[in-house]
Amino acid sequence: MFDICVIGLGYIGLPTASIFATKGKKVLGVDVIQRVVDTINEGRIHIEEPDLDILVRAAVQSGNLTAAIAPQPASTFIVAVPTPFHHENGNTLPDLSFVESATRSIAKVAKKGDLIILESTSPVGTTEKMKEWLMEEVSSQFQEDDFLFAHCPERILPGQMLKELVTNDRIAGGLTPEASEKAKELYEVFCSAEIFTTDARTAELAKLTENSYRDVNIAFANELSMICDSLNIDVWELIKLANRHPRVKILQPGPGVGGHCIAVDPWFIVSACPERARLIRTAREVNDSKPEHVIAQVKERAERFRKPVIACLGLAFKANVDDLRESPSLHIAEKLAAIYGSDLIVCEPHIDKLPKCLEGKATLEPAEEAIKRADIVVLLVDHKPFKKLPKRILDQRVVIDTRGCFAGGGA
Ligand code: SAJ
Repeated sequence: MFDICVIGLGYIGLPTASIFATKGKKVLGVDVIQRVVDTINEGRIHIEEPDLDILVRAAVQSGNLTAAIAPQPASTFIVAVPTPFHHENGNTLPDLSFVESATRSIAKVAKKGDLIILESTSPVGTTEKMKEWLMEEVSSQFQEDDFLFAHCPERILPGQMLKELVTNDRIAGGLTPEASEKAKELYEVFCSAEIFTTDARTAELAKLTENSYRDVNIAFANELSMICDSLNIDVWELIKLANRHPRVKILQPGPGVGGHCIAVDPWFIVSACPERARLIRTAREVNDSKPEHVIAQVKERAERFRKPVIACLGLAFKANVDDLRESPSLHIAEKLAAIYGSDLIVCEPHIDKLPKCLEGKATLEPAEEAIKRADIVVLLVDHKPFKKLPKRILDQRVVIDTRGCFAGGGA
């Protein structure tokens, strides 16, 4: 029997399963994709994250981590599957089908006393729903209180996951105090920070609140950048000056908000309380409108060229990662490619071939060469190598700097 069965071997499940295994727990990692299972059993990884390859290799070589396509008996189950949302008739609806099918798959091997933890970011009430789904499957053999349920959201930052997994404080929110305590004890195996116990619903809303807080604050910065564009004021200088106030700490504007978390989680609050969550909804709308604002700026500045050559610096969803999924920069590059055709050059130091959506529609080049050929340079991601570019190569170029990477750029 396994100590822990982790369901979903993505950005959260894989590091979590691996770190437990390196701490001596017998872990079964479960994923519905056979290729993922095979890759992990070979001690390799299917996702990018600094040093994750080393951790997974160590976990598999120790004999403590194996992967499989279906759950097997374990004392603890951790569910770390995607919780996307979709828009329907003006409403945003969370899709809990992966959590539901993971829960029903646990039912086949669950036994009295098992601890079942939801790590996936989820709308308030999802842990309670997990209990209902499980009981629907097993009510003929088990009682309601035979199992312990808790929500223990992750809060690790892509790019720094392995460090934050150990050093971030955590929340353990049980459906009962016993479940909270058991979950807390479990994470103490690798977490060196504080673990706070609460109820499941508070834990669910706490996770959503953290990402919504960030979204609202980024929206403030993005709104300011658009106001500054209208008033012809340098937003970077403005923010630097305002932040000298002891109680002001404005975040950085950008081309929009990307990734799988901050641009998604606020919708879970909005869909639960549409009448109340006015600020949270507006922030989402402001951030979602930013890519179109950047595209409009490029169009306006491109008018004076007959056949403008445009270089987009960066495609990733944020600086110093290679993750292009849900990236506003990629969205902007795609739209510009549709308008300006193959005269679009993209520069992304973390990839060696163009993503499918840009194949045949743009060229991938190193930044210095691209800038030399370009009339317009659009800085979309403040990757380290872009910050080191000699400023003089931008002379004679129209520069649209959405990240304030080059001094004096306008967002
Ligand atoms: N961004 C800005 N301006 C800023 C900060 C960020 O435009 O000042 C943009 C980024 O460029 C990116 C997006 O916001 O497009 C999100 O980036 P991020 O680094 O703020 O956050 P994520 O999505 O990589 O990770 C977030 C983190 N949550 C918080 O910081 C509250 C992380 O701790 C969570 O674990 C993660 O979401 C998650 O899994 O929920």
